[in-house]
Amino acid sequence: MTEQAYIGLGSNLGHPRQQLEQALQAMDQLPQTRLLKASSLYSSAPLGPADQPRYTNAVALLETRLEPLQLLEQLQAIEQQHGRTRLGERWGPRTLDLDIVLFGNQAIAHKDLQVPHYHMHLRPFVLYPLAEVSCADLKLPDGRLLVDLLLQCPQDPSLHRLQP
Ligand code: ROI
Repeated sequence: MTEQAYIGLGSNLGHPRQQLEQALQAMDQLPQTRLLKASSLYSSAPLGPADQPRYTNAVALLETRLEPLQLLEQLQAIEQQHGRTRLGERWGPRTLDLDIVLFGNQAIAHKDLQVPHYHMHLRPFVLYPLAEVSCADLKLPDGRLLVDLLLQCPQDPSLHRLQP
């Protein structure tokens, strides 16, 4: 079955913009998968420990015939190929982070994969680019509407769209 999956991209080490652009191309080349849309790139202050660089974030819309765990494995391979380094601590800086935010209308509770992404409703750097590449009436598997999440999520004055 073909599904539409929304992927959150983030980076704050190395050359974030370049890494995000390469990751978009790499996702378009995955087996049984193509990139349908990519949001603008956004810059945001780090959520979590503040002693790390600002993040560059985006959201991509993929069409895929892969199963969710297969897609996860492929995304982790892209993270590795792009030299993902993670400096120890939880919520620390990273060269490339690819998260499955939504996968069709599926709710997935697997030890390695939770979909919808469990913190998406608290993360303006996910919700705003997601709104750019989805329909105004996008609904989560539990019925919540993206527009309501946007209205309710904490404001982030640091978030801004980067020039193309
Ligand atoms: N903060 C921002 N602004 N963007 C991210 O992508 C991001 N990713 C993370 C943590 C460390 C939670 N903070 C982030 O994983």
